Amino acid sequence: MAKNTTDKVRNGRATPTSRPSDSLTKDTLLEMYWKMLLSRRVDERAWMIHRQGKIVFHISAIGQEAIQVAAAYTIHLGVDYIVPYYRDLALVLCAGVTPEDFMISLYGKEGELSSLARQMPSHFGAKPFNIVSTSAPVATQVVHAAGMAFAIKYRIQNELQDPNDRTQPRLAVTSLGEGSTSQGEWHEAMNWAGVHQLPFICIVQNNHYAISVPVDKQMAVPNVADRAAAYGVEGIIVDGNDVLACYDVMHYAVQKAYRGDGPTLIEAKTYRMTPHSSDDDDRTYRERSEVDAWRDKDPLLRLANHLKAQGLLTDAVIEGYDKRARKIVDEAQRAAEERPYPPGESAIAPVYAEAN
Ligand SMILES: Cc1ncc(C[n+]2csc(CCOP(=O)(O)OP(=O)(O)O)c2C)c(N)n1
Ligand SMILES: [Mg+2]
Repeated sequence: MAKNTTDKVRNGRATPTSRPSDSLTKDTLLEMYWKMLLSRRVDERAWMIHRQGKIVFHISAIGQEAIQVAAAYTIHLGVDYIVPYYRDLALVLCAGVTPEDFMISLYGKEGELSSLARQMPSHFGAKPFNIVSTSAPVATQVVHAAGMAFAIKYRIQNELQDPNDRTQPRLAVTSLGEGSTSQGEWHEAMNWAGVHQLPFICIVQNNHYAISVPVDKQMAVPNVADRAAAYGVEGIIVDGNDVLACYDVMHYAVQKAYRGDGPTLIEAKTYRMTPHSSDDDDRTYRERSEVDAWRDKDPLLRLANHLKAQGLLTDAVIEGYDKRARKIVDEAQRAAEERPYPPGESAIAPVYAEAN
């Protein structure tokens, strides 16, 4: 991408002729909309069954789907390393995790995909899709991603991997919240990625809160992306509720990583539409008017309006998608409910390796 085009993308003002998202076909755009919608409906159901007392915990991706779907549509899914965080439901659904897998996690049932139900739900991991398991301490995944990106660069430099071999991982993409960038691990990983100019993309989903702590109590600079330069990493800010703008910056960062041109930090400015988790009551620390103001910027609504204006989507099609999503979610929930719990004696089975 030419420098001036990059600058335009960075400022969120890419001209129509220069945007990678302009090349997206109608089918792909509708598929992206569908993925965002499906994630939203799965997520809403999780809140509902929590309130019904059927599950004990949920942490939500609602409002943050745009950057996640954009990431999924720009990397090589199933091959590149995805090192997600707990709000990346839309991303992992695109990568191959199914609504049924997610429901099984929520219910903690046998065969749970990420950790055989040892971790909390939403601590995603799925070996078949190169989704790397996350730990509960925030930001630790960023160090893992930088390590994987280092391994890719090492293999390429030592001719153990052809840089154009599309069957091998060519980048590591990770995400976290803006509050988690206060953790030491984030700084260490960013430094490592910068020093070695790694094929590494760090997506910061800046949803303005870390539980009850607003972003201006978290850091003294207005943007997480401003910190990237200190590590020799390019920092880009994007409207995290505009899936096409997110696609443009992700496309830029991914192609740059594939060329061996180094790491990128993408700060997607968005908003946490729900309480932090099902254990939180956000009425104690933020005004309803603030939450309501963000409803108009809902990324799902915005994409629907855009596609309708382009003549690519109609209310009837949306209704059809909704029906389809409801059926999928109903079936996923039923399947999870019918499944047994893991047997008690299996509790430590996958924890310790067999003695040789
Ligand atoms: C090291 C560590 N400290 C504290 C916590 C508890 N905790 C879990 S999520 C969270 C807030 C993170 O906020 P942010 O990074 O902005 O992500 P968001 O939840 O807003 O997406 C905290 C403090 C933790 N899991 N790990
Ligand atoms: Mg946050």
